[in-house]
Amino acid sequence: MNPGMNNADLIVQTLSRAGIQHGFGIPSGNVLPLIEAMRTGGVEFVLTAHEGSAAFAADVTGRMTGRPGLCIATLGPGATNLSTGVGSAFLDRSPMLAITCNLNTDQLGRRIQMYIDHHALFRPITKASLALRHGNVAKTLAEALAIVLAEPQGPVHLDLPEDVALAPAEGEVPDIPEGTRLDPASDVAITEAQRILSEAERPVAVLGASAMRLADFGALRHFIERNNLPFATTTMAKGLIDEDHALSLGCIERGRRQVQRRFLQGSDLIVGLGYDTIESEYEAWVGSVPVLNIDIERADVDASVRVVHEVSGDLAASLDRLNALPAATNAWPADAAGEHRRAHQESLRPPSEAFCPHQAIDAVRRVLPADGVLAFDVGAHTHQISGQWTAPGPRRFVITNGWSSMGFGLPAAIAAKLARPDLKVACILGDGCFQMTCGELATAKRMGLALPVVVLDDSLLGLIVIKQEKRQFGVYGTDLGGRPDVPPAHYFGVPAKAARTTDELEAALREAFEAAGPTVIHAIIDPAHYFETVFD
Ligand SMILES: Cc1ncc(C[n+]2csc(CCOP(=O)(O)OP(=O)(O)O)c2C)c(N)n1
Ligand SMILES: [Mg+2]
Repeated sequence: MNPGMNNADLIVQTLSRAGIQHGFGIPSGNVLPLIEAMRTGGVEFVLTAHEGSAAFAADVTGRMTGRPGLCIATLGPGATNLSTGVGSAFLDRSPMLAITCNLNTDQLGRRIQMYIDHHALFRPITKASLALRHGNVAKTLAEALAIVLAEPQGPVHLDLPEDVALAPAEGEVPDIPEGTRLDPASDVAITEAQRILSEAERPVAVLGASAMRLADFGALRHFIERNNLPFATTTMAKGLIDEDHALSLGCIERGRRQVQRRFLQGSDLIVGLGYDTIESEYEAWVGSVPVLNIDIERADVDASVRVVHEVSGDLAASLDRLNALPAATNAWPADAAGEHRRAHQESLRPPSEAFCPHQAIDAVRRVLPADGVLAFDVGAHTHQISGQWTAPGPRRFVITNGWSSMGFGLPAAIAAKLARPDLKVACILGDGCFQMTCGELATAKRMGLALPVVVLDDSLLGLIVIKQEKRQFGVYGTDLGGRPDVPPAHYFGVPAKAARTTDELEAALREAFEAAGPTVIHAIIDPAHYFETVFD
């Protein structure tokens, strides 16, 4: 170890050894020793406009790379801002290290400017909230990484007082843990699952968010194909098997959910594959169809759901062992899934004279290369995008659906582009989400990211207006204000333009992908069809 090294250097070397390349955040005086160690230690610090964005970006870095995402904030308000994105990683189960810096050890707990009990703040939204203190730094880092990477993954918070950061390194860079998997399910549970599947005549699989963390998606696909199982997915699981697949039914509980529910409720067995209830409870859509739940944990259901069997344990191990048993056959007519998928897709695109959301979303899909990444945000547009977008493969469709926080989309797109500079990345967000996070355009510009940011501009908190109208409340508190006829020429030096037709949007997107930095494209849309396609 370098004799001049301090604990901040030790932390950065450990993070680097764990495969972490970026850390997102906002510094303050107490954070500076860590920032300085990042500057000299090869983990790039990415300044964001808000700590919430920093944590969303870290969440997505974790998902895209499989290594922990890193975010950093100062004490008090820095920590509370950060907590929104940390909660996202907790519910969506992304690997993350969230570091708050703090006063000197002898000042902790006192009524001093910016004080808040960080551990009380982070404990409910992390797997652990740990204190880096004199003498425990290397050990605590190793412990944190082990917890983050153990299935189910998630965030760990670390608190770093300034004097601890500055003290001479107290320990060696620890070995990086591999990440532990869960115990495999029993043989009896596996055999019984395949028996139940082979007795079903019209089984349907529903892939969920736990499956996102499989190291090899081939076994998932093999299970679907060998058993000839029509499959749907939750929002976050879109693309784990490409959605052009002949057995693909599309996304559940999003745009035109009733069309999907009718099909699912016409099956005689729902096979949940890595189905994490955080996205949508079984009872919302399963009706009286029995459930075979194959996941890392037992299904969380209410009394109405008939769970006939559970396979609980490491998902990869379950799939491998199921795939070694004789395959099941069923009575689905050939192309039942394809026919349904086409009908569902058509129902999401009602005819419209005006430039409407489904046309704008299709335009982005056409211009973004097949293997490009879409990151987007939370609103009516989420339902429409999740319904109609064809996700071509894993880690190409980036959204939060557990935490479902507005403000996710733009930092998610930035993180995706930093993690995969070889791929084209596009961002779509509602105008409400844009108002919440547009400061991150400056982040994308500073990082030189060619990133089209398409704002679906309906001048409304569209999703909430739909809910107001469906409940016959007045439309109140949800109007974002009149749109200017012409958007401003730029935001923080990031060029902006308007698109009022599909052709204008496609042309603007093509140009944006070739630019040296981000471009804002306001797609001026008429949201009328949301009333039909979203929350039908
Ligand atoms: C942090 C946060 N605040 C509030 C909400 C509730 N919410 C969900 S969608 C939405 C409206 C989003 O508006 P916009 O970005 O314009 O998208 P649109 O619905 O118009 O497509 C709101 C307020 C939320 N999910 N997250
Ligand atoms: Mg809107």
